[in-house]
This record gives sequence, structure tokens and C-alpha cells, in this order.
Amino acid sequence: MTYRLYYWPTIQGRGEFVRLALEAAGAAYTDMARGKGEGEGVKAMMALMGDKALARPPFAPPFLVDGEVTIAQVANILFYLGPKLGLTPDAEADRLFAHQLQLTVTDVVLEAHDTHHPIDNGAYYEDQKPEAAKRAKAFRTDRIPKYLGYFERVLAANPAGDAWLVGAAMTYPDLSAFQLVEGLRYAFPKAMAAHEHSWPKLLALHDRVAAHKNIAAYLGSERRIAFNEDGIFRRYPELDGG
Ligand SMILES: N[C@@H](CCC(=O)N[C@@H](CS)C(=O)NCC(=O)O)C(=O)O
Repeated sequence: MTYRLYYWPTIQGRGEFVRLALEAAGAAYTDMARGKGEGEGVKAMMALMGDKALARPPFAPPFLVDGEVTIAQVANILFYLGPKLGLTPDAEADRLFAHQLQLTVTDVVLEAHDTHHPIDNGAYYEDQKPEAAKRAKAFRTDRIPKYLGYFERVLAANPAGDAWLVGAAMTYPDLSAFQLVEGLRYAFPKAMAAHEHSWPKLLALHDRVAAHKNIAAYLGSERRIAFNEDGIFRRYPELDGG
């Protein structure tokens, strides 16, 4: 069965957290909005979202279609996919903790997004620059250290060892933690360079994920879209302290 992932075709964005899980597992999937075939492309994605026949429509991309199942919200998609892809721990308490970590990633991602869109999602960054500057300063100085320090603490406290966030093997929140470090390094290179030394275990986790055979192949492929200023993690030097 080929999974059908629907997400904006020109950005990593939130879809990237799902792409990484599918890629790590070597799963068969089609990135539907990036294609030009039947049922592919952005128009088809929008038509599907608006389809009145869909009893449980997604509010926004990314969403995944697996046969009869249509499922949205990154953390929910990963909760669903994790066991199928071998990226979820076995014990219930561990599965819930993995989900908890993923929901925390959702929170950081929203805050990262809000540094360039603090007032109005539908307006340009250029129309909310003073507010963005304030928001980004707090994000750089307080929130990045608090969130990444939390992941560092979780790694240090893992009874199965500090290689992975949950248990003794890679699970989907590890892939998302990798992507957080990637994105934050892209958007806030100065702030990250100043603080990174505080999170050695998280950085080691990032490097471990980057070296994973399937992930390394993906990162070197054309399927990995480059970061850009349309995504969640945007490089605006003025938001990184000038
Ligand atoms: N909490 C959702 C957020 C989904 C979301 O905001 N998607 C963005 C793209 S990254 C979107 O297209 N939003 C349209 C909208 O909010 O109107 C998730 O984690 O999947």
C-alpha cells in the first residue's frame, strides 16, 4: 500500500516531520501535491480538503490518506504511522510519552512560525515586522533554550540510555527533534551558535539521525526541499538579533 501524503509542495514546513518518518522507514509514499499526475498537485489537494463527501475533513495540510483513512495534524499522523513504520515504542506508557514529545514539537513549531507571523497568518511578514522582532527576541532568548533544554533533559533521563528520546531505539520524536535542530539552525544561526553547547546530547541525537542510512539518502536527494522563506523556519537576519 502506498501512503498518500498531502502537503504544500515547495516547503519543508510541517509536512517534513511526516516525510522524515516515511523516509526513515523506507515506506512507499507519494507526496501528492508535488506531482502532476491524476489527483496530484495543489489544486487536487485543495479539492480533496473541500470535498463535501468527506465526513472527517482535515482543517489544514499536512494530511495523510491510507486507504479509507484520512488523517490530519502532524502529531496525530505520526501517532497513526509510528507503529506501522516501526517507529513507535511498544509499551503504552512509552507510546504516550512519544506522543507527548511530538505534541511539544507541535508547540515549538507554532512558536517558530509566530516569530515571523505574530499577528496575522494571512498577512505578509513585512506588514508585522515590529511585532515579529519582539516575538523573535523572546523566542531566541527564552523559548529556544527552554524547549531544547527540555529535550536535552529527556535524553539525559532516559532509563534506556541517552541515545534516543524514548527507549533504546529510534522513534518518530527523534526524527522530529532532528528537524527542530535543523530548522532552528537555519532560521536562527546566531542564537543557535550561542546556545548549542548547552545541549550536547540533543546535538548528538541530531547527528545520529542525520547518519541514519535512509535519512542520509533522503537528505541528499531532490525529495528534500531546501529551507526557504515561505516555510516555518525562515532566515530573516533581523529576527536573529541582526
Ligand atoms: N497543528 C497542525 C497545523 C496545521 C497547519 O497550520 N498547516 C499549515 C501549513 S504548515 C496550513 O496550511 N494552514 C492553513 C490554515 O491554518 O488556514 C499540524 O501540526 O498539522
